[in-house]
Formats: sequence, C-alpha cells, structure tokens
Amino acid sequence: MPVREIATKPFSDQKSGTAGLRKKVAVFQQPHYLENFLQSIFDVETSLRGKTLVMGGDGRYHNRTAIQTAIAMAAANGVAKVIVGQGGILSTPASSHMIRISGAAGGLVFTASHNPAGEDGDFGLKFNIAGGGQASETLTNRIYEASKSISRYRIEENVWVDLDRRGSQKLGDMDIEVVDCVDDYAALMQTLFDFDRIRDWFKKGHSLAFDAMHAVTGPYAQRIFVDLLGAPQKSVMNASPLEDFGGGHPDPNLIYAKPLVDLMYSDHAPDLGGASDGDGDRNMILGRGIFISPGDSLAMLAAHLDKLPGYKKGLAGVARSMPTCRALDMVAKGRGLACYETPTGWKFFANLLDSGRITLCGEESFGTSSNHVREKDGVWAVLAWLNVLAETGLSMQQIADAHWKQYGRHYYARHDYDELPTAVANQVMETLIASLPRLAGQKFGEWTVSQADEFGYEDPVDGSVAKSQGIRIVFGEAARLILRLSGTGTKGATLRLYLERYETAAEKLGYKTGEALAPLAAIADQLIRIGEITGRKAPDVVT
Ligand code: G16
Repeated sequence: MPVREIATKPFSDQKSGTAGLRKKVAVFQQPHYLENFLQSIFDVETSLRGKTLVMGGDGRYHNRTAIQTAIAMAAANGVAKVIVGQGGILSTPASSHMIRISGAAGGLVFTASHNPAGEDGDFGLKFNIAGGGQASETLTNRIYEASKSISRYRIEENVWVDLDRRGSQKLGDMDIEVVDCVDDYAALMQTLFDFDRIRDWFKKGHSLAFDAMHAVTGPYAQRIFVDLLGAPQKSVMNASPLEDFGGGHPDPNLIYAKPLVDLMYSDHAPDLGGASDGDGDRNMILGRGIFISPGDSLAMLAAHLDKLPGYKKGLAGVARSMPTCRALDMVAKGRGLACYETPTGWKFFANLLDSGRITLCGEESFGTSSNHVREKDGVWAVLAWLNVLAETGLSMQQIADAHWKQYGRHYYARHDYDELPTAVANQVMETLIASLPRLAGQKFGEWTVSQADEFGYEDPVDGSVAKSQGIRIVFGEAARLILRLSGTGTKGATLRLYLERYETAAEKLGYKTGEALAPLAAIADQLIRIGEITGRKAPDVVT
C-alpha cells in the first residue's frame, strides 16, 4: 500500500475540552481537519508505533468515514494492529475495557457524547491511553501544541476496510481485527454482578425500562438485559442505534429522556428506569415515581456496592467531582472511607483508580462508574441498581427513604445557560471572582458563607495541578452554590450553576427539589447576577 505524506496547514482550534475534541460535523469534514488532529496524536504519542490501537465510536453521522481515515493513518504511522468494533461501534466504556484487555497502547473514541448528531450535529474524538483512561490535560495540551505547527500528515492511499465483517484483515503490514462490540463487555459485567439473582428478580415479575435513546447502548441493553437476564423485550426502548439518534438529544436527564420519565411517574411504571447517552457512558436512574439524582445515586451505590459480587472486598475509597453534591461524603464519613474531590472531567479520576485509592466515583453530569474500566459506564450503573434491588428486595423509594433518614438529604439541581456569547459568560465569571474576597462571613437568608473561592486541585498521585476549576460559594455543610463554564459545548459558551442544600430533620426530607432549592436560587440571583448580566430570564435546561 502506498503511503503518502500530505502537506497541510494548522487549524487553530484543536484544543480538547472536558472530554476530547468536539465540533460541528461540518468542522470535522473540512479537508485535512481530522487528519491534522490524528497526526498530532501520532506525533506526540509515539508509543503507538508497533503497538495495538483500539477504535470505535457511538455510531453517529460521520463515524464510519472518520474510522476509515483513522485506520489509513494508523497504518501509515506504524501501528501494528487495530481492533475496531463491528460497524465502527464501541461504547465509550466498552472501548476502555477493550484497551485494557487487549494491552493496547491507546484508543480512539469517536463521539460527541450526548450532543445531538446528524449532518448538522456534532462530532468528536477522544484519545484514550494505555490502561483505558482519557488522556490527561498535560497530554491533550501537547497534542494541541503539535496541532498548531503541523505541516504534513501520513496516510495510506485508497484504503477501504470492511467494518461489517467480523474477523481478521490485513492492511499492508498492519493487522485489523473487527470485533463484536458487546461480547467482552458483557463477559466483564458477569464477573461484577449476580446475574442469577437478577434473572430471578425478573422472573418474580419485577420490571425494567431502559431507554437507549437510539444511541450506542441499544445492542448492549438487548444482549445484557433481554438475552442474558431474561427481561421482556419491551424493557428496552429505542434500541436501534441511528446515525442521527432519531433526531433526539441523547442526554439522559429529566428533559431529554422525558418519555422514560413520564413512564416512571405513570400508573404502570416499572420498578427501575434507566437511560444512557450517545456513547453509553452516562446514566439516569429512576424508581417508580422517584428520580434519583446522580449525586444521590452515587452515594446510595457507595452504601450498597459491597453487597454485590465484584465488590465484596469493600470499597478502597470514593471520589466525586467538585460540583457533584456532597451526599457521597456523608456515606464515606459514616463508613470510614477516603473521599476525594476532583475537578469536572472523568480523566481526573484516572490516577485515583490506577493507584487503588478509589473503587467508585461519579459526577453530577449523570456519570457513575467503578474501577472495572477507566470511563463512566451507563449500562454498568443500571446493572448495579438492578443487582441492589434484587439483593435487598427493596424498592427504589424504600432505599432512598432509608438513605436520607440515615445520612440526610442533599437537594440538588443544575441550571444551564446555553449558547451565551463567550464574552458575556466570561463577564459573569469575572464579576463573581472579583466579589469572592468579601463574601466569607456574609449572611444570606438562613445561611452564612463559610468559603468563597476558585477550586483548584493537586493530584495526590502525580502532583499535577489544575487551577480555576469552578467557583464555589460554600455555606458550611448546609448549602453550596457552584458556577463554572462547560467544556463540552460546540456553540458559544454554556454557564452551569449548581445548587445544593442539605437537610437532616425528618420533616424536611420530603420536599420537592424545586421548592427546596428556591431560596438558594434567589440567593444565587442576588450574588451571581446571571439574569442581570446575560439578559436571560431563566436557565435553558434545569436537571
Ligand atoms: C464529559 C466528561 C465529564 C463531565 C461532562 C460535563 O462527559 O467526561 O467528566 O462531567 O463532560 O462537562 P462540562 O460540564 O464541562 O460540559 P461526556 O459524557 O460528555 O463525555
């Protein structure tokens, strides 16, 4: 196969965000755009030469084209073997697992996660390292630097690989193995959870509704929930992956997974409701008539996980991202577990997981996972809950009530202000930062500010430092307001305001979330002035 070196010019916008490079499809379709970014990875991560590289994506529009390009460039850059999911499909957690079990030097995950897909939608690429975790900020910054001075890329010409035919193929000297996307992942899940017990639970008439949102988890849900665990076929909704996700927004939250939410609050609601996102790493959990917030789900799993086969030895420790509510901290305190607070971004959990400091971690952005992979894992979270329900014989409501009684309840919501002009969003941040020094000790409503600062993180394993990771206004244990700029959007800037209120008194555990947070939202208006500075009357999305 002839290898060509193609002359190119740098693009100035190839800086990775919270989780890889995410742009509009049209941006990725520009001549040389994807090639430049890929070559920057190959130039920086020279350990890929002579090694195995895993590839797969969430199946969105442009996935197959991008994978053909990546295979042609991998061959031209000396990669020894590519393992690729059949049809170009691999969920993000399954990619992480595949990198780990194949001893690959890295993986390319083609996804823009929960962002809408299709010709006018978003596309993205994430580079994962050996061990299955996302590239660190240091590494993505090096790739960005390389992309700013790139002048050529290497590619094999006239490559077309049959992505639909499972088995081995050759491309010049490079081996290509096309694998089923579910097999290895399903095998892993069976080592972690008690499939017999869950099967019995279904046989007793208990039920599940899982919404795959026409994204990547359809085949995983079909195999695991229906074929292996015996759930009725109707348990899996929107199971066929589509290139445009059926025109939907595959973000598993109360807004975008509304049909599932409506079902869970109806008279014929099943025992457990779950949904996942575009690339299968996010999860939403509901019980009959109850939404379990991601922070609560994380805390409740922390309290129950050691009942499940893969976690019988107990948890080494736990971690949450800074904006995630502090429900997890209460469980950790009660159980004598180390609890870490990291910046937003799954990559910040990697060192804690690799060094054995933590077993379980999660984020408010509907992400939960354990040390079985180095990504968050939507299907894993639903399985964990199925196993907890089957093991305890309790309902979600009973588990939640008992949890809140023991540990107290964290009311929590996130308000998103999308597609703001970047300068305006920055002005909100800068105005608040300027006011921080005078906030401590001030009283607002029933709460007094105990701390007001910008969050920074020093990784306890490698000492790396991440600064300016969001603004926090803390009212002791009682409440928090957090403000940060999203790092995953593709249009303008998104401001995220996080509200958290903690209650322990029995008569205060049954409020509606909106009501419980209303006084805090009023304080946020006064303190942060988003409405006043942006002109927006209300957030675009509340989750
Ligand atoms: C990514 C990251 C998560 C992060 C989320 C939201 O998730 O992996 O760690 O919490 O984005 O980030 P932001 O608030 O900066 O938009 P995903 O599911 O989009 O890959």
